[in-house]
Amino acid sequence: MEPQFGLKRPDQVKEAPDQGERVPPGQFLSKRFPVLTYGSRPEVDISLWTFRVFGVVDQEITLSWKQFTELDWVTLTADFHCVTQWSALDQSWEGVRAATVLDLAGVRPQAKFVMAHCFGGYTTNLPLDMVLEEGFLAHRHNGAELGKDHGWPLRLIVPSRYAWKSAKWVNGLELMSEDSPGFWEQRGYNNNADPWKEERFWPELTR
Ligand SMILES: Nc1nc2c(c(=O)[nH]1)N[C@H]1C(S)=C(S)[C@@H](COP(=O)(O)O)O[C@H]1N2
Ligand SMILES: [Mo]
Repeated sequence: MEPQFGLKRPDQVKEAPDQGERVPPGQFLSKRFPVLTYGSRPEVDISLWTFRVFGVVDQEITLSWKQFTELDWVTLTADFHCVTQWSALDQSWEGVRAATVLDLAGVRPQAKFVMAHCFGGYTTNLPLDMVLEEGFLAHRHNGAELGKDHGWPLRLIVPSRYAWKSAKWVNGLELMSEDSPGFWEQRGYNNNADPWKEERFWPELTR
């Protein structure tokens, strides 16, 4: 599949007055929460499920689902912005802060970037500071378990970036000293992915 260059802009942006300032440029509000997956959905067997933290860490760890459920679970409410131009406000997520699992492994000072790995092979890269600050590993969404198409049993949520950074079926975080592009970042999507700056694609592709 080709990256989606040359997105069409909706002619009319519909939004409630008080929500307008929360919808980034070029986005429209969606009442639904569509499924966006490249390729087919991986089948995840929770009895075999593991989550790895590896790379530039003091001690690599592998958590079972049971171990994961025993971590500190919290709730996050955040807006969600997909690069295909839909935004959904006030999504609530239940799970564990990424910082909690990174602390278990012990991040070494040389670590500056994170690669999220997923069942099915999808990857996405992020700066470590961003992951520590807002990265969230969600199992529940708006009061129910994640749907299978939305990343069950666990997905990453990075609210301040376009949603391709919110990796579904996540099964590991790799700490890296150098940045390295993930699946869409290798295929023309912007490395920084800030929706408020409309960082959709690599600058060279939009000139
Ligand atoms: N593993 C994986 N995660 C993924 C994707 C994917 O194809 N595979 N698509 C990304 C994209 S482009 C978006 S917009 C969001 C969509 O999440 P949703 O399907 O729950 O709406 O998931 C992101 N995470
Ligand atoms: Mo997306």
